[in-house]
Amino acid sequence: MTEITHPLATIPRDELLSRAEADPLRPRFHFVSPAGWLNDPNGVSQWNGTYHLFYQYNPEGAFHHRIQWGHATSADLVTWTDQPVALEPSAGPDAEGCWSGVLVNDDGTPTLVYSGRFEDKELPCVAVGSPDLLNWTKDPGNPVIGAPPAGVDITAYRDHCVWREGGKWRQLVGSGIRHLGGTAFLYESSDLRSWDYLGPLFIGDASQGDPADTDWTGTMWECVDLFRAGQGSLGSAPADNSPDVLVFSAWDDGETRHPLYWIGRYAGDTFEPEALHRLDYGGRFFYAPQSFQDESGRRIMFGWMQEGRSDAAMVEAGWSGVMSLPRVTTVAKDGTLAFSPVPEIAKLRSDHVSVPAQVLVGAGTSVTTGVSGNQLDLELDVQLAPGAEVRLGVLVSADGAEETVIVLGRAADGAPTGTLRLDRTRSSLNPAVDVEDKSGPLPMTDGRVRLRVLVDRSAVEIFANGKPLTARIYPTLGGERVTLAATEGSVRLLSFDAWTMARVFDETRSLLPERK
Ligand code: DQQ
Repeated sequence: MTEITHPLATIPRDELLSRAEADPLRPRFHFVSPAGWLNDPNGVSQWNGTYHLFYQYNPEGAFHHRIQWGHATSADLVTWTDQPVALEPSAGPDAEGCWSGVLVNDDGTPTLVYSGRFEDKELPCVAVGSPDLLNWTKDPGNPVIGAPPAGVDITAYRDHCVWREGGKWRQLVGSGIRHLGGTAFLYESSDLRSWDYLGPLFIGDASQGDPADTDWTGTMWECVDLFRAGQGSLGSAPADNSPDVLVFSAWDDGETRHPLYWIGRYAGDTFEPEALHRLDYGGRFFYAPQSFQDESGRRIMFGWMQEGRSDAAMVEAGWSGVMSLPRVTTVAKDGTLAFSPVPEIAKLRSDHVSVPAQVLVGAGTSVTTGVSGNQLDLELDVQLAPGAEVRLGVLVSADGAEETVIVLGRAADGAPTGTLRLDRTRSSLNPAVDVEDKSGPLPMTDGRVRLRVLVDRSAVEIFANGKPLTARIYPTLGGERVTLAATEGSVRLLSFDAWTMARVFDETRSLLPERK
């Protein structure tokens, strides 16, 4: 057994796996680390047909420390094979952690660009992979950028977005300029090793809005991700209205706030913003997203579903952190992003239940759904009259003491934007877990809402007309009932289909997986 090195490493390593596996709150069809700690998705990609998911990993226990790059592969984005740890800290510029980064194809050579942490600071590092992406060699010239831009008072500096443009590499490093706001510094290189600083791509304004706002842009931007959504590639003249998108996770003095994105145009060395949007109404529960274009041309995004329970509870559970299901990212008619889980996950479905179409009129009208379970995929098509509200309860306990409720509302004046809300006030009898309300605007035409809800024990992902709301919940009573009720006005239930979702890991996993 490896020596215990951290004060929070109170659970012996050989007990972590069994603790994690025994936890009824641990998701079964989302990717989770074998045990210990998981945070950001890294190096998300498809390489010669195989999907790769790397992630921030601490196999020592369920706390963020001495972070390594865990690795898993998949043929279908649904089931995953654990692979050996790709990067782990070693003497030198990443001695304190291999923090977030990306995978690029350097003329056939898989190459990672990541943040090496040393003496409480991060700097850009590079590693090259074997053709199967299982063995990684760090560049002897690390760090490849020796310091943040000179003369700028920064709040932090880390995380990478790297792409090929005009025969050169370009890179963004997330940062923040003190007393101004978050930013991304732009660099250029011909070999991924020697970088010229070009300037800030764009600087946010942290004095705009209230720091408590769900779209406050923060004092630092973590995990910046710039891409052309729709047709074309970054830097090319747009053939249509395909926007450029700058995704970032707003951070403030150690606090992981929420993911946001700017729609705009990247041209030359700058980004011209048009509009700012919330990326997920669950805020911090879908943090540090990273996306890639797969071989079929789809833009696919993963995010880290962090925990809403205490540090001590995570350590005791032996595991922490859930990877979201991969999401197909497209541009909606109104120019904002729309998301849906990759269609491949439908292969996990079984035991289909269909609830008859019907009209629910008046406060308190409820439907007997006949649906139950804690690993579920629910698809509803509803139409709300002006002023109507409908509540879908999941993980409802037999006595009704615990329930997690997805609420859809339409304004009384029939406005084209209603509300999506997740009411977690009665999700758990445990007073120590996060139960804050999450909500956001829900675009709808004629009150019509296509709702998809994926329930995986403590993980919930909701998609309503393409708007995502992701959260974690910690029920204590093992409730599995699904309820549906109109609480205001008239609601037409046009369809309601439900499936049980299979688990994706059958075998016992290993904390430090070996090559398969
Ligand atoms: N997590 C990583 C950082 C990143 C942050 C460290 C976001 O690289 O900024 O594990 O969650």
